[in-house]
Amino acid sequence: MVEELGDLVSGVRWTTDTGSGAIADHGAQVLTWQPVGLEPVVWMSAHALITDGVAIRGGVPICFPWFGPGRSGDMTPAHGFARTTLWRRVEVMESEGLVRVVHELDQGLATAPSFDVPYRVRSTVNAGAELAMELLVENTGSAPFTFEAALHTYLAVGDVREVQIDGLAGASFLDKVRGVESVQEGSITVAGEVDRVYDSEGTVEVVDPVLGRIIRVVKTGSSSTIVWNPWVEKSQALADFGDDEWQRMVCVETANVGDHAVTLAPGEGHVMSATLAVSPT
Ligand code: TA6
Repeated sequence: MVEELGDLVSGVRWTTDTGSGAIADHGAQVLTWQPVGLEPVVWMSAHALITDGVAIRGGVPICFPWFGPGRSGDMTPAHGFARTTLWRRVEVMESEGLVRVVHELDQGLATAPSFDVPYRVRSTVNAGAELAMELLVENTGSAPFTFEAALHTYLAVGDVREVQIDGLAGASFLDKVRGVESVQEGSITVAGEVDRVYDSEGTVEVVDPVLGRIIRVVKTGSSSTIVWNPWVEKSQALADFGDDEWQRMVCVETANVGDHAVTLAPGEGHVMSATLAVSPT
């Protein structure tokens, strides 16, 4: 069954024999996804402000056309205008337990002084036993442009202090907490604030012994992986983040940021995708 979200923001929610979930038209943001028989995989803060025009704390925000403060370091709003804009919902389909929801954003819906160019972004989400998210960015103008993008995926875990994140060993990364460049040795464990931008095109596995599962983030068209947990102080500083919620989440974000920003010639398109799959440990 697929129905209108009908709560604080417009969108769709579904329940099928493969699971349940919801996507807001606001930001074309996946809000929740829970495969049948499992704990939710996509995390949402209990303190999230779910209303138009506001960044919603959780789910899978779409960061576009820049990430964070952008490559210049002074861009606002943080993570670009896409996640706080009402996208055009162009397709909703359900068939044999698979739900597909497609949204579009273009210059007519949202621009910024630094990004007032002819563009089109299409977000396609296919939800079934896995959650497949695809972002197609097209240059519909007559001049090249460069953008950053991220699927800022909030994953639900039993206790982030017990989690092991695999798949990034050997990858160089910017450690935004320590302000240094480094190379990942072995698995990532979280014992404090983690905010790292990795150069990586590979699959990441979040091994969660508390919930007894592995969440795989399999991606295409992405050269950046961001891993983030705010830990105690930053959570307390964020109004839409419960003081103890940091224990139950970790972000593994599929992106192209910084040196991996994408330049499109007129008529060119770029596809980035992330698929979440869950298996028992
Ligand atoms: O993805 C990690 C990050 O860039 C962190 O630096 C932190 O700012 C996080 O995003 C959340 O950003 P937001 O604007 O959603 O509060």
